Amino acid sequence: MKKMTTEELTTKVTTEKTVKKKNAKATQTHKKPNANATQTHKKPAASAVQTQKKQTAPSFDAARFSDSLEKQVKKMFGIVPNEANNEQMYKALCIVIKDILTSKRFTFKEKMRAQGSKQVYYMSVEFLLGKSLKNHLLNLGIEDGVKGVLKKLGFELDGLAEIEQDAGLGNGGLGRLAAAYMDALTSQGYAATGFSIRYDYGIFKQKIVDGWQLELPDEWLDAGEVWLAPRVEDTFEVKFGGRVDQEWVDGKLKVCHKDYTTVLAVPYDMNVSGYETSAVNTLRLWSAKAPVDIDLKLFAQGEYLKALESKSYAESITKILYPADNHYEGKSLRLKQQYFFVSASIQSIIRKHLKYNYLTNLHEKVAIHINDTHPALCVPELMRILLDDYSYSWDDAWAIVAKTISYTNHTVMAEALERWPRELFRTLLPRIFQITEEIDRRFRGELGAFFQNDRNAVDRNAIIQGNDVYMANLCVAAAHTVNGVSALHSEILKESVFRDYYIMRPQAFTNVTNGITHRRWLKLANPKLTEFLTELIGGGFILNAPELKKLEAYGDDKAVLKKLEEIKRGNKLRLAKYIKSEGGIDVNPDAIFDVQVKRLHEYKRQLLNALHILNLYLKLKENPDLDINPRVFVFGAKAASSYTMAKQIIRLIYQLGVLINNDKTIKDKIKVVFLENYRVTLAELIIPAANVSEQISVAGKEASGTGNMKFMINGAVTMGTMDGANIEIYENVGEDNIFIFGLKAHEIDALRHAGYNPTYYYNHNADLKRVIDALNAGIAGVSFRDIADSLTIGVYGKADPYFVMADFEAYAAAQDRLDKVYNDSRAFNKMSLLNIANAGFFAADRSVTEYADRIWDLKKI
Ligand code: 26W
Repeated sequence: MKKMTTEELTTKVTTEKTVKKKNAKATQTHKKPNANATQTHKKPAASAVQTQKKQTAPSFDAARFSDSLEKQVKKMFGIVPNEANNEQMYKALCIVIKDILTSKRFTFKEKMRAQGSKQVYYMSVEFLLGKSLKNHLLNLGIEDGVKGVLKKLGFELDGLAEIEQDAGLGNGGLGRLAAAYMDALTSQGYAATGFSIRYDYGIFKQKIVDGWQLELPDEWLDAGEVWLAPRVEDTFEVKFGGRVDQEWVDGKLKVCHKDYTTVLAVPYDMNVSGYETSAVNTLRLWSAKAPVDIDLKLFAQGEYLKALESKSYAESITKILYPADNHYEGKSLRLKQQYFFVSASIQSIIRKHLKYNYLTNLHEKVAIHINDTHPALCVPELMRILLDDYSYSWDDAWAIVAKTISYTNHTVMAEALERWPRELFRTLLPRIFQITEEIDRRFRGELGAFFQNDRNAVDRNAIIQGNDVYMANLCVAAAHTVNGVSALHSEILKESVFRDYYIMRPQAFTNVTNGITHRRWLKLANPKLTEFLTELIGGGFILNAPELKKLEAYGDDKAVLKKLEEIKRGNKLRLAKYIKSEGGIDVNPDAIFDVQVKRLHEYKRQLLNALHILNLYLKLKENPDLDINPRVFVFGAKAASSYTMAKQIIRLIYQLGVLINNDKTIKDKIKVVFLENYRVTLAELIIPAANVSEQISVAGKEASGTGNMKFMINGAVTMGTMDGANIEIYENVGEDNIFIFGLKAHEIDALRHAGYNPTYYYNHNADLKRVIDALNAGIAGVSFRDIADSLTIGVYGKADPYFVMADFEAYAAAQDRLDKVYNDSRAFNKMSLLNIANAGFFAADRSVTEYADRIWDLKKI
């Protein structure tokens, strides 16, 4: 097979892009650059007014809404609205919105039923939803109307919206993507159900105390439960442990699962709204419950603790979200979580399907999508039901499974690929293990036939290898389609992680580049920018993100560029206030806001950023008049609780702040801010304020990234490596409007093979040497020898596994280039404008349409 390098990939994308560009131009010709844009944005274009009208849903009836709200307050609290406090009004408002969505859902369901339409079931252990209230209002087009009603009743929408806690049912990119796709699928009018877990506690709340990360429980249900509707009548049993026997029943040999522990799966449904659509979909979250609260027999015998055991066994399953991201641990509770939600979901899919259909046509009505390997047990669970409950033959059952299931891979990090210890798997899920063994046995046969009995080829691709069950292999063996999440990532999957499978079944592999809910990231998070864009190019981009392209026509319009800068400054001021109130740090809104927010992981290289800051600081100490633009470096990141190095890097960033922010001699040229508890809601505040978006992962490791897209659409300029979707951002925005640096993926591979020696860079780059020496000597009194050692000699493993030292010089040079460009504010503002104009491709609307067309075979309702 021909190996495709990053460079080749880039050229390939470029060619496709040229075609796209031509098409875009064709539709664009009617928009001429407006000579007098200032006027244009004072006087909204006719089309904008129309779109705005469309957004405030024509059917909004203020009197009726007010009446519903009043009734709700009375029903819930026995009071009238002006007696209600903010919490009470918030809850009543949410219920009214929920009711609107539920009745819309009812109509949508009838339509679905009438059309007998196919549905996708999106299985994911994470949905990182953030807040819902304003998103629903935006989607329903009633934000202004509701604001007005509340005002009359003496309430402010913003104040109420703040009461809501983020539903943090996810760690990072994968979870946020799942939430984005539900929103986009609904907006596009597809029938989709999300399945996941109703964790009592979401991703932990982060506190930073003297630079140390502390984790506090996240009690999101307090204010989040209003959105959930329990559907007790749809409860299912999930069975753990026990043993499997074979018995003759009615003359047939049957599989019998005995002595198992039953856990009940109770569904809680959340409405998923979409923008300007009649569709309302469902996110179903399962909560675990014991069949009996207390074992009366044991209780009567005085065995009080034992009597309660089944309750705590069951309820521990959905207690808490695992906070690990990109690092797998073979924990039994995690496997229980996975099987629990998979089994309940598959059972509910089948029950629903059978109301109107036969199982044999499952794939015509149902697409099951596995979001990374966490829901991989869908495969043996669906087999189990077909074999044991509906007496299908193996081959017939397998054919159904293979036509129904598809899988997305989200990471190539070896330590993130899930492997379950065989014994744990077998004991916890004996029947599922048997089926998995049989899948493995048959799959080995296929591998042997294809690779002409090459034992190595069979062994390295099998599902069960030695004492482990390889979940990604199970997914690839079963799924009809496997996709990566950016062009580069999908190529890497074919070249390395899934190389042999690709040779066997090339047609099964495809790419769908990730996308974001651009409405949340623009309209919700950056209303001023949205308003201005609407005046300029009409509001069509809200529904159809590629229309942002029309903005390109204003690239040389001074007034427009100035206005964009003003809007950005306003957002920076808003963030500066928050920084002051949270951490007491004064930052200058006229400085460059340079932002890196994402999970903390060594491969994402927050450390490279920190080393560059330290380097700048040492230069400023030497020469306080160094001619650079003032810069504020902003960080936000949670570290997995057991990830020591990640926590140490947070501490380093914090200490850099202590050192730098208090040093009067550098004349406020640079500031370092670490904002605690990074989450969706904080991202909505930070991202619109960024001038620079740091996307500096070591090439080949960031599957896609989606933060990069959110920054781009908000007019930040990317400082990045040729990794993940950065490559496609580069292709869309053009090389002059992005700062690319560092080794490419194939160069990293080559360096790794040749034998990478980070000390070389220490010895040959005086700046780098000084920075590393400073880490050893201590930052504001704290030594970071462990970090320095990890880069130079390696502490637990190889030195500098993420090539920080190798990319340092190129990074510093790129930062210098950026600083020079910023001197010319017009040039920088134009870059910013072109980033917004070319972000349309990265809308989740586009991504889900690709999934629907090319993977799920789904039609809009
Ligand atoms: C088992 C532990 C574990 C937990 C989570 C392993 C792996 C994960 C996720 C797959 C990690 C993740 O969130 N990956 C991110 O997925 C995003 C959405 O596709 C991508 O944009 C990011 O690049 C990728 O890191």
